[in-house]
Amino acid sequence: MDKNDKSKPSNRVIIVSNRLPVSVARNNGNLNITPSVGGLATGLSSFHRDSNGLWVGWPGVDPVNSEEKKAMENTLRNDFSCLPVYLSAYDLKKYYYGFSNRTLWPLFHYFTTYSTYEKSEWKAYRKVNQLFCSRLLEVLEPGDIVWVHDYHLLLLPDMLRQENVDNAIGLFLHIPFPSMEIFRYLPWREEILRGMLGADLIGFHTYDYTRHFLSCVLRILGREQEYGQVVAGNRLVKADTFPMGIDARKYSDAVNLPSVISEKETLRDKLKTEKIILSVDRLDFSKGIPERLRAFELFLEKYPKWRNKITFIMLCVPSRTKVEQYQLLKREIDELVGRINGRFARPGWLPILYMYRSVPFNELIALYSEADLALVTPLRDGMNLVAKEYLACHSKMGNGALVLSETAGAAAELGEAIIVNPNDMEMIADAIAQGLDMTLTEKKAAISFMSRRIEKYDIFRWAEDFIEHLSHIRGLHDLNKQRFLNKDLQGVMRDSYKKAEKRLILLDYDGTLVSLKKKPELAKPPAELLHLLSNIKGDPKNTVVIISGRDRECLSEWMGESGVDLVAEHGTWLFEADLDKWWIKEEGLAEEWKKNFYPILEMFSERTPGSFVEEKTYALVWHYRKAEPELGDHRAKELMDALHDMLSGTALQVLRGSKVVEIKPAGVNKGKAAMYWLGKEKKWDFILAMGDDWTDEDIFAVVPENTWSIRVGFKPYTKANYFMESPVEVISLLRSLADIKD
Ligand code: ADQ
Repeated sequence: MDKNDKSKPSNRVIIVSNRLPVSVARNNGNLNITPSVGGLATGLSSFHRDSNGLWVGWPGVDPVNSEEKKAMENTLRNDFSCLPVYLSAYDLKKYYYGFSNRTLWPLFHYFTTYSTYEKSEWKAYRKVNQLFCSRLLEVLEPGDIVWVHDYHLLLLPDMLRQENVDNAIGLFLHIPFPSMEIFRYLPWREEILRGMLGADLIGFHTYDYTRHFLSCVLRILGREQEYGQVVAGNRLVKADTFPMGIDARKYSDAVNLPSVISEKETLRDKLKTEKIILSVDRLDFSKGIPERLRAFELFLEKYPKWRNKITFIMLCVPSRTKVEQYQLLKREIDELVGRINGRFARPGWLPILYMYRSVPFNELIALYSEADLALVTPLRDGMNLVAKEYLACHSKMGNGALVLSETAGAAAELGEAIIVNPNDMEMIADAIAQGLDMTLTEKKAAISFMSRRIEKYDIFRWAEDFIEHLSHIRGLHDLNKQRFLNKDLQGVMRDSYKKAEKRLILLDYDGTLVSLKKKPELAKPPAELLHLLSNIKGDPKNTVVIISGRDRECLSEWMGESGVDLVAEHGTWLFEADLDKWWIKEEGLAEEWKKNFYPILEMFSERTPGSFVEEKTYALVWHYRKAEPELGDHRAKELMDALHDMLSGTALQVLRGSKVVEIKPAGVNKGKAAMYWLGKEKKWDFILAMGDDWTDEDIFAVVPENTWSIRVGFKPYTKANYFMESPVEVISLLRSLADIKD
């Protein structure tokens, strides 16, 4: 791509993560920069390379002077396509060790008692997210796809939107998203959710995390989801599940590398035991290391036949060593290993071989492939790639067993493993024995199934899948954007209004002319609105109808003096100002049916705190706007199901609307009422129809195609031709029409 041609969209993928995928070290005054070989870096390498992409993040060191800074930036940019964000020692302490790792990490892993809530750390978190935002603004070009990673940068997506960035933004969370009961502890929960909703696509490892996130968005921000999609302003945000994979090929092929074979021989020579049990983790409290050690101790007690015959190799890579919690954990593990080894060791046999360090790739592969059983028992883990790496190393021979914690994200995919509760010592001890006793045929069957999946949905497919979904969502967004009634389109509308001799204006009330209120009685029209409506109605070329779900009394009292025509109860009652009386369009409406259904709705109200039944002349409505949202939705489904059978064969219909379930005679709706006014003239030469909810869709469905039909508030699935953002915009549009005089 010609980089100077700004008119062409770039389609670069710009990856943003806390750390850059490089290690920077100083060697005799020179900078030595080497690429990291982590899963993420590998998975994204093709986008990074093929799209001429960029990776934005902290390099891990601060340059000592401007010369070093320049040299570092040049090398990072030219050799690694990386753009550094520098963090001061203070920022690092407060944002990284502080808010990221003492607040979000423990909370999201359900360690609520470890979470601290420090305002200064929150401020630093915001500031560093802002630093990332500013850095991105320096380089972003139209068409760039931004992919933000992990819990360190949850505010970044919305910060970019606040800067009017219109690029596609994806966010992937590598750790669990906790349930609402846990997430709500966070004092800054709303800001975090809003920050995340700046993205177009938010990815999680498992369906549970996705579900938790959507539930928090509903219960904390009050925003409902449909098929995992949430409306945020004029954008559609999708939350979905993308279980991260590994470079499976690399692991399965590595088993036969000469350097790995020689490592394996050395290992077997040294250990001399029959079987090897292996665990590999970062030393973190979420990984359940002390619990695992206790379970191993119980295993040795319960299954003495395995003493002298097995070695448990426990490989821990040092992590966040500056955080006190991690130092305490390290001490606890050291003591436990000492105690268990002291208790069971015999001359020539040590039960636990504890290695507290990072090991090179060939050594890791040798350990994986020589291990007869992998013990992966985190208390919580977003995914856990170790389990997948172990399986990939055994995919060819099938001679391995995996004990896997049910609270690791990987368990959602690896159901053929021996699944355990990581807090149940007895269960883990038995699982170890079960895994060691498995026959080769049993092992092969389980491994072949799991490794097939790991090979298919590998890290490359994962990354590709995410970007494909992001592009798709973005495509929908671009289509919808063209439907917003912008200033130009409003100009076209005004021209057509000016030329027209017979104009019909159909307006919903709540949510269209006034914003929705918690209590319906609070949505009274202000005097200016009444004045505006009577002004428009005063033009003899205009017919104005308010089509509402409210009852007659309310509409007469509130809107009567404006002189407009009215429709109450979603089309049951009609009022023409000229006739000055309410009348019913549908003949033969009966009321007797209500006494059969009222008790059922009443029963649902009793069982659902905050809900109530409203009786209209020809309808019964169960309202649950103030009920706890998830319970309300659940009960609404139950009620719909219950009513469905009872209503078959009657002339009634049940409709589920915005926080209401309504039973009313079939054939009465806003669309039918609109048709009455549509039929009054042979040819209306200007029709405007505006509404904000599902009941207004009946109007959009019956108006002629060239109608200025407008859904207020963005909703992806509507029959209206256009969108407007809010009642404020609607009023300003109506004002501009009222100003047009002959
Ligand atoms: P982590 O918590 O780091 O990742 P994990 O997924 O297991 O956890 O990845 C650890 C990686 O480090 C593996 O690739 C492993 O091989 C390597 N490793 C561990 N110990 C090592 C050692 N001693 N020597 C060498 N290498 C070692 C976070 C989330 C996870 C999620 C990943 C990816 O916490 O839940 O799976 O991101 O999204």
